[in-house]
Amino acid sequence: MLSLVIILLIVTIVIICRWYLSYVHSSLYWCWDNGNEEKRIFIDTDNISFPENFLWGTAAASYQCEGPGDKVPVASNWSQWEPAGIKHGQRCGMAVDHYHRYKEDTQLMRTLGCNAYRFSLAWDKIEPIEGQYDKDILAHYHDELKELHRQSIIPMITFHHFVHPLWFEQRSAFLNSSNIETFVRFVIDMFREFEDECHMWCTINEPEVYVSGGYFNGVFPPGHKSQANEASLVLQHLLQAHVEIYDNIKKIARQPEQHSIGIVKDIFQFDPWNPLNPLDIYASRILDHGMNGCILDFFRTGSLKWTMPGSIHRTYVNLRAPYTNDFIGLNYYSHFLIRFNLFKQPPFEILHRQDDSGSSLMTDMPYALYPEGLYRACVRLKNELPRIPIYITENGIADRYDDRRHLFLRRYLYALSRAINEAHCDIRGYFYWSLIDNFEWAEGYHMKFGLYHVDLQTQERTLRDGAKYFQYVIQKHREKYEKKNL
Ligand code: GCO
Repeated sequence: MLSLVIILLIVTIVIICRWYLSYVHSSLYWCWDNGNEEKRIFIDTDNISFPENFLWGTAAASYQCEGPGDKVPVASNWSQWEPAGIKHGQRCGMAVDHYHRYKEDTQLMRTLGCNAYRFSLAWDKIEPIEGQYDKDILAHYHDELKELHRQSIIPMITFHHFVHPLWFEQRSAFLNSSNIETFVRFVIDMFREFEDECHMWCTINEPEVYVSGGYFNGVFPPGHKSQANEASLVLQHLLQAHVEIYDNIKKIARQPEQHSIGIVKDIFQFDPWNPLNPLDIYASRILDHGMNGCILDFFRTGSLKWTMPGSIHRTYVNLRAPYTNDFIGLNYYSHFLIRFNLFKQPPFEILHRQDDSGSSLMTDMPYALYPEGLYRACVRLKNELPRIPIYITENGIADRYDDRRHLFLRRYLYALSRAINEAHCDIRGYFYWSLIDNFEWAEGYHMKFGLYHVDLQTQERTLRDGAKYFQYVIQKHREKYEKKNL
């Protein structure tokens, strides 16, 4: 009798533990309309709504779309990294010549109905020799800003989007603490230059992606691999630079309250491959903390704690940090599934799996189509950094055949609307990545993120069919508020 009771007790404990683990650690999956009949809850992706003054835009980075303009190409950390570091030995080259075609491209934004544009200043072109700003390039950005205003597009400028001048890289860029002031000096000068024409500023794009690409998996310059010490130091310096930029701009701005400044954080969730396996849970937690949690903690508490088990623990405290974001820029694409594997170094694998509500939907990158993750990321920001407004500063799909873009937009915009209306996240705008196909870093030109396809020979732009849903949503949004305000 006693043994029966013990067995029953053990079985009950195991069931409770499994239920608990899968409840706490499994990814969120909604049942889309292609889901399993029995558990289907019909999701009406037409049922979406966004706040009246919502910004609808596209995002880009100078290096990925501008091309060299009228000058001899300048040297940067990325130009030096090419072509060896790029798939199929490609070079960025002319890109999509946005430098010359910005008027036409601004018109394309208007065609979509957009009222905002996020882009970055090319530090490499602006300051090709340390201390000497190129007046022609500055004049070019004044012209571009003027054109954006003329076409009623609100600009949002990013100061650092992965690229900087070669001389800065040769001095070890953000690895060397004494370079922080060089970058901050550049940013302050740029703010002074453009403060009358722009009021929304992103300090640094995805610090953790810059760090992991450059110092961990080696796919971005300087191409170092598994350098936990360097990676954590670069991350610390980038965050330190962000805080200094924020405080300096607020000090020198003629009308500080008019300017919104924020960091751009990418959130890729790291979910356990098997939510019942404690080792998968452990590995996914470590990764999530190193890429996401530690940065959010820094902006909540002022303390950065970066840990790599068995190797390094870095702590950096800056009590100003919690006061240095007027908004958070959220870049969201997908999630990764992590499986512990002792035979790998480091001991885990990053995997993808079809979602459990339908057929496998992968983007070309290859990331899984995972709109639930956008919802989760927004809720996480709301919970961990309460009261800080959010802009979706990037979200998009690499879809060469344009056969998933429509579905992607439908589902991700639905998830966004649900985050706003159901979870009450304060989301002020959405920037699709990207207006036109462009140079996708280590992946080169094979990834087609554009709402517009570009023919790289003729530079002709064509709106993709899948992109028309974006245009439709913006148009419906406008009509709704126009009617209401009649
Ligand atoms: C990033 C960058 C962009 C990318 C885009 C698509 O997230 O890596 O901010 O420059 O091109 O996200 O991968």
